[in-house]
Amino acid sequence: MLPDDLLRSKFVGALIGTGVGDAVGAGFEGLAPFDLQTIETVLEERGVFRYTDDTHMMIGVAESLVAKEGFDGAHMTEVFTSNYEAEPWRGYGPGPPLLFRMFRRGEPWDRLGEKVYHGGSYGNGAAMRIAPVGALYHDDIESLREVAYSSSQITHSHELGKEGAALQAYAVAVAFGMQPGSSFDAEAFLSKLIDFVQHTAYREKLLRAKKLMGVDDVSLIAGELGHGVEAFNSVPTAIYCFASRASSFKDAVLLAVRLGGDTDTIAAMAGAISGAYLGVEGVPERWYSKLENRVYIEELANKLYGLWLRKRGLLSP
Ligand code: R7I
Ligand code: MG
Ligand code: MG
Repeated sequence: MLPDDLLRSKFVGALIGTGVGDAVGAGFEGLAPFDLQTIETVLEERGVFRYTDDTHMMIGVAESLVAKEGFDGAHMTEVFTSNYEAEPWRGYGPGPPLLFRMFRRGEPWDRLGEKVYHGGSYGNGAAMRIAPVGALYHDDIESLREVAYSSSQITHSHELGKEGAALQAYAVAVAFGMQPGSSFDAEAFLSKLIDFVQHTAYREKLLRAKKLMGVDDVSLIAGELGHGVEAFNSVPTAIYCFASRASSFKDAVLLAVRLGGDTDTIAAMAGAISGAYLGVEGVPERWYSKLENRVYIEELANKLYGLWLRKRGLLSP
C-alpha cells in the first residue's frame, strides 16, 4: 500500500500530467521531426501553457465521475456537450462536435458513437481523456476496463478506439502501483500491458515497443509505432515514450513531441502515465506553473482522490 501523500500526488500527477503534456505538445502537431533545442526554445518563450480538447475532455471525464460518484453515461455526455459548447475552439477532432449536436437533438448517449465513420471512430479521442478512469479504478481492473469501454462508447464506439482507451487507462493504473524512483523495468511493464490488452493490433505494437527500448532515432520510433491520430498509432507510442524515459517526466514528454505527428495527444498520454508514476512532483516546476487552469485541474484530482478513499471505505462521506 502506498502512503497517502504519494497516492494523492499520483492522482494530481495523472491529471496535471495530461494537461502539461497536451499544452507542451500543442503547436507542434504534424511538423516532424523536431530537434530538442527548437522545442525547448519555443516552450521557454511561451507564456501560458494552453491546453486543447485532450485536456478539456479529460476535465469532463473527471467532472462527471466526481459528480456522479462513478460512471453515468448520460451525465458524462451532457458534461462533454456543455463543455464543448462553452469552449468550441479547443481544437476538437471532426467527430465529437457532430455527436454533441446529435445529443442536443435528442439522440440517446449510447447510440451516438456509431453515427460517425463506419462502425464508430478509432481516433485517439477516447484514450487522450482517460486518465481519471485509470486513477479512480487503479486498483480495480475489472471496473477500469468496463468504464474505459463505456466512456469511450460516447464518441468512439469502434473496438480499436475503445481498446486504445482501456490500454491507456491500464497503463496509468499500473504506473499508480509502482514506487517512483525504484528501478523501473520497462520489459516487465510492457509485458503487463501485453497480458491485459485484447486486440492483436495493440499487442504487436507493444512487442515492437519492447524491441525499441534504448533507441533514440525518432524517425525509426515513429515509423515502427506510428504517431498518428488513430488510437493504435498513438497509444502504444505514448506508452513507449513513458517506458523508455520513466525516470523523467520532461524527457518522456519531449520525446513525444520530437516524434512529430499528433504531438499534443501523444504527449498528453505519455504525461498522464508519467505523472501517475512519479506523482506531480515529477512535473517540471516551470511547466507546471504555466499550465492554464492548473488550480481547477488540481482541485478535480483531489476530489477524485477523495472519491477513491470513500469508495474504499477509507473516509466517511
Ligand atoms: O478521436 P478524435 O476525438 O480526435 C482526437 C484528435 C486529437 O489529436 C486531438 O488533439 C484533436 O486534434 O483531435 O476525433 P475523431 O473524429 O473521432 O477521429 C479523429 C481522426 O481519426 C479522424 O479525423 C480520422 O482521420 C481518424 N478515424 C478514422 N478514419 C477512418 N475510419 C477515426 N475513425 C476512423 C474510421 O473509422
Ligand atoms: Mg488536442
Ligand atoms: Mg492531438
